Amino acid sequence: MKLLKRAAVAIAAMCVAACAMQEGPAAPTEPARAAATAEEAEAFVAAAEQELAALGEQEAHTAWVYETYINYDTEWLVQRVAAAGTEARVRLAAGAARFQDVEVSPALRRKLDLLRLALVLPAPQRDGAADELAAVTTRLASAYSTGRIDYQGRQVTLDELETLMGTTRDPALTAEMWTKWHDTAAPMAADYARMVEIANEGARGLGYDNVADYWLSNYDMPPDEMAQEVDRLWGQMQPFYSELHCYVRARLNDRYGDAVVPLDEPIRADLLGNMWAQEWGNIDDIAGLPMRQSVDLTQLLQNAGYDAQRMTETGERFYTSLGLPELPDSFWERSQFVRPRDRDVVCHASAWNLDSRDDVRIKMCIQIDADNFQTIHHELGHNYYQRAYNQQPFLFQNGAHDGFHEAIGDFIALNATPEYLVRIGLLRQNQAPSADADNALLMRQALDKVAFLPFALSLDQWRWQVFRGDIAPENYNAAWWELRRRYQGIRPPTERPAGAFDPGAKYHIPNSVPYLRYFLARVLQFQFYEAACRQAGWEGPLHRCTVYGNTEVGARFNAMMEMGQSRPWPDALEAFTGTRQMDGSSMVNYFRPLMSWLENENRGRQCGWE
Ligand code: X8Z
Ligand code: ZN
Repeated sequence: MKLLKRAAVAIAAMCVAACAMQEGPAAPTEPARAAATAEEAEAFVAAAEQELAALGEQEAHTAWVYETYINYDTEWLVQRVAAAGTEARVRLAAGAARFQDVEVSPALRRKLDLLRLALVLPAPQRDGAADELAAVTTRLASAYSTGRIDYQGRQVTLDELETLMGTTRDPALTAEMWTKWHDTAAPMAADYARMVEIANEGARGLGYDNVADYWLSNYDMPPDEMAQEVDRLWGQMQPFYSELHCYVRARLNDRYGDAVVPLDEPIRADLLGNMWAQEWGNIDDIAGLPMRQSVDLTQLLQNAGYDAQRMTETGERFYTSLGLPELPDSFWERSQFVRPRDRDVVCHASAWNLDSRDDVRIKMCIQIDADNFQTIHHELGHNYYQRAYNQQPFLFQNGAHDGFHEAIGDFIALNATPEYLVRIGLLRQNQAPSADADNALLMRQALDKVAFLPFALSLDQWRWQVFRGDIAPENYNAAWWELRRRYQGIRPPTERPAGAFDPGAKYHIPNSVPYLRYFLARVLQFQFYEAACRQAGWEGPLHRCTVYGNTEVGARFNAMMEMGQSRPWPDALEAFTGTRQMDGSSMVNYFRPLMSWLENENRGRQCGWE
């Protein structure tokens, strides 16, 4: 997650609630309000920007302290700040609605629209609602980040479990870890249901049918059109996913046999090298092509003695090679790079800008492996975007849409080709895979990038249906698995007990971070990458291109980032790629050689699941 203005974050995910009545109907003793004017709108927005900037800074510092030291007192603080933040944002959102019919400049209209959308979970404007919502969301957030399981005679935290899920190849043990972690979320169910009720009431108060519509209104088009866009993009990649699923299931079957991996059923979720089966690159040793053709980045980093600082410096060097500025000293002094030994923290990686200027930081619990190498580039992408748009007016200091924010660092990480790894000395020239290893490299990427798409989709499909009332609390878990099965073709390793709340075992659910952004980012990062490589004049296979060191591409990329959210997102996309549409074709192009190979390999196999 990246911390931004919006509910800022901070708590962004966490809390948010509101109640203030400042903008309610005029009291009977007040004179009737005159029609609003453009000048009033201008003054209203200027005051709102000032208020939100101050509020955001207060929230961000409070949230930082909470997330890097979870205890009774920091929960107390963050909950109150969250409630106040939600109240203020709901008041401003309702206030902005007053200028709906006033003729104003396009920039002012955009700011008024953004003010209406400035929350993640709105609260209704009645006494106590914001406080209750903040209490519930803080409890959910803390429950997730302080979760531990008993495993092999000791207490194990999630960050360690993630490493174990990536490397353990005994299905009894992966099932045990998986089940115990998912069981930790069961107590969240009641709070989650209450949160949905309150936030939906808040959304209705702002003129939206429910929170799903509120979230989907964030894309410069009507929410139902956006939902169709998502279906269209998934349709472009879905055939590839089917081939990948078929092939991976067959390889897992070779390894574990029919009893563990039946060839006509969804795949067991604990066998894919990731706690949520969201990215499968960690089982490259089972599902990939022969390892000697591929690159084992985890091994390279560990052999070279990388630590958390060196991993981060390596990430920064990519950005500076494009002509972007070095990170400020305060970044190095104030970030959290590793899990502190003696206290609970939110380990899920995030990037912050605490003062809307230069106080950027990351908060991670870095392990030395390929996943974290990717994540560091991802988080620094947020920081570089935040810095690039920090000259914009406050309400435009955000991503063109949230998928852009998530795509920046991932785009950079796509440039970490073998050739790049040679250039930075991680890989020896004679170890670099030759052209006949292309499919092995593409497979490693597909296991992460393509496998993720239906995961991301099923996660927010579930949430949209929950917010729309199509899934009742008693069906939360069954519906979750129904969607995971349908989109991803996976199933839980063990029968889930009544009372299980498996969605709560994934960070973005208890923390209410919308997930569509990551789906969109998967598509966008390949569009950025293809455009960057075209600008660089690259003529070889797309996945071998790196724009490392190319300051011209860097300048054009920065120009898009500097726009922030000042224009509708198609303008930003066009500025860098020349196109105004999100389009899966770049991703399809990237993986095309592998797609043909997979179709051939799968010939004669029975693919799919019932
Ligand atoms: O949550 C994140 C980032 C922070 S915005 C670490 N990601 C998603 C996840 O972990 O589920 C990045 C990829 C998807
Ligand atoms: Zn992110």
